[in-house]
Amino acid sequence: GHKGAVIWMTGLSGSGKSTLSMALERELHELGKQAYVLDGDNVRFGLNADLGFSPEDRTENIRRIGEVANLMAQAGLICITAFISPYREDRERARKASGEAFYEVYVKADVAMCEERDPKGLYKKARAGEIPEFTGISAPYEEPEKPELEVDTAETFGDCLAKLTEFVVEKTKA
Ligand code: GGZ
Repeated sequence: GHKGAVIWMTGLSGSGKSTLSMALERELHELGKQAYVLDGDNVRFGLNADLGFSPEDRTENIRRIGEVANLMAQAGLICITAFISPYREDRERARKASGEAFYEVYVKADVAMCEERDPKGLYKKARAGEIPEFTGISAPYEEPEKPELEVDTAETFGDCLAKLTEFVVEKTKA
């Protein structure tokens, strides 16, 4: 068995949060652990379909996700969340909702690196003014001050994943 937990990934658009989260979920499943990823694809189109990207909407987005993640952890799951969650105060509220079971993971990638990758062409659009309030370009990202773990995406994907998996396995030992 294993303990329920919230693995809270935070970082810029294009930092690799979702990809890392899905790979972590797969690793944990292979180890016989129950894990589930919450990300924009399964939350922003459903539960939070009424929310956009204004500061207020982002705060409400993160508030709801923090509550849902806590419920999942209470149910014994390892819940991995992959949202930009740009505001420190919002992340701290999510942390309080889950207490001891909450682990903040900073997926570190600077704007220049994300912009160079730009897998969805969003940075290009943001620079052209086609996406207002885009994180890192025209909206803030407040870096974590004391995350439980930092993964630097300048390292290889395999290294980041191994470090992350080892951390989560250790923290969720029953
Ligand atoms: C940032 C935006 C924006 C704006 C749309 N700013 O790379 P993606 O596409 O797949 O991930 C981004 C995602 C961010 O949603 P989150 O729910 O994680 O944001 S937050 O935690 O701040 O509430 C990006 C896309 O949505 N996207 N408009 N203006 N990212």
